[in-house]
Amino acid sequence: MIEGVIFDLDGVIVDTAHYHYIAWKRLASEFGVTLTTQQNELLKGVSRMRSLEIILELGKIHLPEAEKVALAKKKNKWFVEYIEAIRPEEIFAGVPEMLANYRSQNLKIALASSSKNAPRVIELLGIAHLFDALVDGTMITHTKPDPEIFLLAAKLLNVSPDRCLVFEDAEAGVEAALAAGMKCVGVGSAEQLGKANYIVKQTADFDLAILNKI
Ligand code: B16
Ligand code: MG
Repeated sequence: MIEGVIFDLDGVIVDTAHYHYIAWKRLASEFGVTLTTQQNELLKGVSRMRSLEIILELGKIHLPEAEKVALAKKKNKWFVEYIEAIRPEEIFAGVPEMLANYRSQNLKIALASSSKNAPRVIELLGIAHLFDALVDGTMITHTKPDPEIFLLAAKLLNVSPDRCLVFEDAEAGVEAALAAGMKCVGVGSAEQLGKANYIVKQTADFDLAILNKI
């Protein structure tokens, strides 16, 4: 019996994943790495620093810690500039209605985003009121695929993890949800998110009627 539904942000509620990609691609090009969309899949759901390390590994580049910190800061500055233009119209079709509908069915709703910028994105989108709990990258120690972020969301909702369903677009996020003992709907391709219990192309495609059958 599902009682709590936990949503990732980037790629599930809004396409901030695209802004992360163009900021990382811009940074990677500065040290001669061309970041492909396929390689970008590895960056989804993981922390800013882990994302940078993955890009450096792809380019076989070794840098001292201080330089890595400076590069991550630079990428974030660009990302923050890009997201300032985000407007509520960019929320994926049907998602606000879906959240309101779930709540009217007495389901508890949480956001669980690895992004430290999630509070600003939620503010720009004007959707904070649709959630019972908000968890972002500043509140966790271990990033996805570690289950910490989803376990914290369940705790804040006061729902047992095995009664939670997670919506995720990242492979690391699907792994984190399953490691938390939760059910997971993958938003995207079966090829990428095959481990999820159920796959939809878009978040709002999920039919509430099958909620307790997966
Ligand atoms: P920031 P999510 C994640 O958000 C992104 O998918 C991932 O690509 C990004 O590196 C991470 O947030 C950290 O973001 O640099 O803004 O703190 O998918 O968990 O909502
Ligand atoms: Mg995501």
